[in-house]
Formats: sequence, structure tokens, C-alpha cells
Amino acid sequence: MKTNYLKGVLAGALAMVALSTVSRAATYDLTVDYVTIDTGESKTKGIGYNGASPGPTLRFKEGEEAVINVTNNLKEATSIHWHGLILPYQMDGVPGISFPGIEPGETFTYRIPVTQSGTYWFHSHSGFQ
Ligand SMILES: [Cu+2]
Repeated sequence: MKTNYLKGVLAGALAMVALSTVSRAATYDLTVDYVTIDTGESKTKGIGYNGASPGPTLRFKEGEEAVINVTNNLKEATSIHWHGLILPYQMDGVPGISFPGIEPGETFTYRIPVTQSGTYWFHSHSGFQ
């Protein structure tokens, strides 16, 4: 009886180790919005992410796949370029070259295998956004 119990505990522990080595995707939902940018000295209209500028910090772990759903709430096409990230060219976010851009009301899903560490920034690659 006790042996069976120990076997069960061991199997459970092995299953947990196996699960922890599986790379999971970090998923984010981003909206692109018209926002008011307040510098503290002046206010101006601009474009932000999830209703704010600067937008949120996205955190990923090396070895996982980042999934970022970007919904365009603007009245014009937009895009996101992941500055400095090594990624498949279709995910590079340059409209007319690596993908068609994100039209108003549309959602585009970026899928990025995270193969590096560091701190980077993302920005639009559409017009003067
Ligand atoms: Cu850039």
C-alpha cells in the first residue's frame, strides 16, 4: 500500500517537472487608441496603447511564444514594430513589406518566439504615428 502511494507521489512530481519545462505562451491584448498625452506641463492628443501613452509593459520569458492580439481602434491603419526583437519577418510589423498593416476595427495577432533577453520597445510603423 505504502509503495503504491509513494509511486503515485513520484509520478505526480515527475508530471509537475515535465509540465514546468513546457514553454507556455504569454498572451496580451493590446488596443491602439486616440489618447490625451499629459506631460505635466501640457496636454496634447496622441496615440497610445490600452488607452494610455506610454502603453503597458509586456513581459516575456526566453523560450516561450509571445502572442499579442492588437486591435486597431483608430480611423486609419496602424502597425506595431517590435524594435530589436529577433522574429519571423511576417511579425516585424512593417506595412506593405512584411504584412499588410492593421485596418481600423481589425485585430492582428503577432506570434513571436522569444529567443533573447533584454529590454526593448515597440512602436507604430505607420505614417507619423
Ligand atoms: Cu523601431
